[in-house]
Amino acid sequence: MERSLVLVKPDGVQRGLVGEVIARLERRGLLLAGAKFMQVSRALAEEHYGIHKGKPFYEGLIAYIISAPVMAMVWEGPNAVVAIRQTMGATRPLEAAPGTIRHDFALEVGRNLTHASDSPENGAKEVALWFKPEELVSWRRAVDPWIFEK
Ligand code: DAT
Ligand code: MG
Repeated sequence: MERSLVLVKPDGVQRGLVGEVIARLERRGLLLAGAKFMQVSRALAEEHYGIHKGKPFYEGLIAYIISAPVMAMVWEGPNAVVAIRQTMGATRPLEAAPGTIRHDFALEVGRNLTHASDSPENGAKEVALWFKPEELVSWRRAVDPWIFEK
């Protein structure tokens, strides 16, 4: 079972979209494994977005993610990374497919509401960066066999 970090970024929190994001992931069938509402430190932001250091939008991205609290979560499921990124939609909201979160609620790449891990390897890395092992819950739902084939 794959795991992905999911963030509802400061714009999503400010706009009251935490519940909307959670509802869509729940309805998709994904399983929540951890959640915390938190203010992101500059150090965590810089480590999380280290891959983008030096890009023109980097400073704005760091300022955005630390500007107000975020809802940080871990979601799991079969092919969770691809499934979650599909539910989020393309990075640029104007390129996101109708029915995705970024299409339905956003307009600009610098206010695109959510973060989700982009590979299973980065999912594992980001989960370890954002969550302590004891903050994660390993559990199964009675309905899982009706959602997960195996
Ligand atoms: P994603 O968040 O879809 O994984 P990414 O990892 O390429 O996208 O970039 C991280 C964030 O950085 C993205 O959510 C918004 C911002 N960003 C990316 N490209 C940008 C650009 N060209 N201009 C402004 N912000 C950008
Ligand atoms: Mg990314």
